[in-house]
Amino acid sequence: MHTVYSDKHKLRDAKIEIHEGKVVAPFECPRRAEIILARVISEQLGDVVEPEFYNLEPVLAVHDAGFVQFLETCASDWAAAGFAGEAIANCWPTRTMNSPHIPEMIEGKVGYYALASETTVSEGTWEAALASKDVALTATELVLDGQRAAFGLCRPPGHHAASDQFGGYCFLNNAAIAAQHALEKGAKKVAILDVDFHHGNGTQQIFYGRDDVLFLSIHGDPMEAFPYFLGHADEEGQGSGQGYNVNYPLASGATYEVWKAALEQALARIREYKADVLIVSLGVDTFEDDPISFFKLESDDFTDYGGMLAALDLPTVFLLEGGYAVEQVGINVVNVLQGFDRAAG
Ligand code: Q9C
Ligand code: ZN
Repeated sequence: MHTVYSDKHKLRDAKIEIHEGKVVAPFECPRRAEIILARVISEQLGDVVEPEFYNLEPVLAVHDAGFVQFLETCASDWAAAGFAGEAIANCWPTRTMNSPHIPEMIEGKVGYYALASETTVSEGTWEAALASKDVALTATELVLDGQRAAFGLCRPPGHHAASDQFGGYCFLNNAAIAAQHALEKGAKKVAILDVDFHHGNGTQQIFYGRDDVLFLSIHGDPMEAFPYFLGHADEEGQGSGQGYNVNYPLASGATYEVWKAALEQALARIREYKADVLIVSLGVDTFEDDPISFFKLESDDFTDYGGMLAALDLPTVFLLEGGYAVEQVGINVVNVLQGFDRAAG
């Protein structure tokens, strides 16, 4: 299958992350994409192509205009305020402070639009996020134009980004932008299967009230894992979206056997839905050696489930999300794609 890749991911190169009370080098780093690209090439997965350029229209179809404007100028507004470090949230509209007013001061704005504090908004982040959505849209377009599957090597990732919030290393929700684009291009039903270790809270929130996008996520139980405040099994959608949001939270230590049982249920639900297109939010932080996650998948397991995804027999767009065991991230991502390609024939 083709891989869509842009060098512009390198512009997302934050210097800090807050992790376990320490300032650390970000887990979500440019080297991740370099290693995945190198593996795509060495394994001869298929052609590597540049993304087409898309404007903000597909972004604004799922994200709030004020949020988009905020992201665009956040880093420069922060610098203009005289702050020397990277833009970071220090305070939020919490459960006891829910005034609708949006602060004018950049420090307040960052808090308003942030859902977590580990992720800074550094110079170049916005340009990289724009290129990442171009990668996602171009991969989607390849599949809508008749390719069996395509891989969008998206960086930064997207699934934690909600309609008006960034965090969890995500700024624009690439999978949501891609799904909405597929609908606008004529698909009637899109399934988004999120296999990243973390719950795809942003994607869930964006489509929660809708039945034209089925969202399914297999992830670390939010009682124990980020993003903590969404991703429970009793979140099933609302209004006409009731029944079109499906969460499979799994406890710490889940082996491939446990994880695969959840995947089988998810695949059965996708078959029943009769989607026109499948979008896979492909995070490989389910890997046993991932530094911030607690599932136990081994490298061969990724090949195995890639084959199971192919058996759905749907046009399939893979979009990169997480995966932080940097030395093995290329092997694990490409294993999924090769498992898919081999089974798809
Ligand atoms: N102590 C993605 O995989 N912080 N985002 C986790 C761990 C945020 C992960 C805290 C993790 C975000 C796309
Ligand atoms: Zn993740």
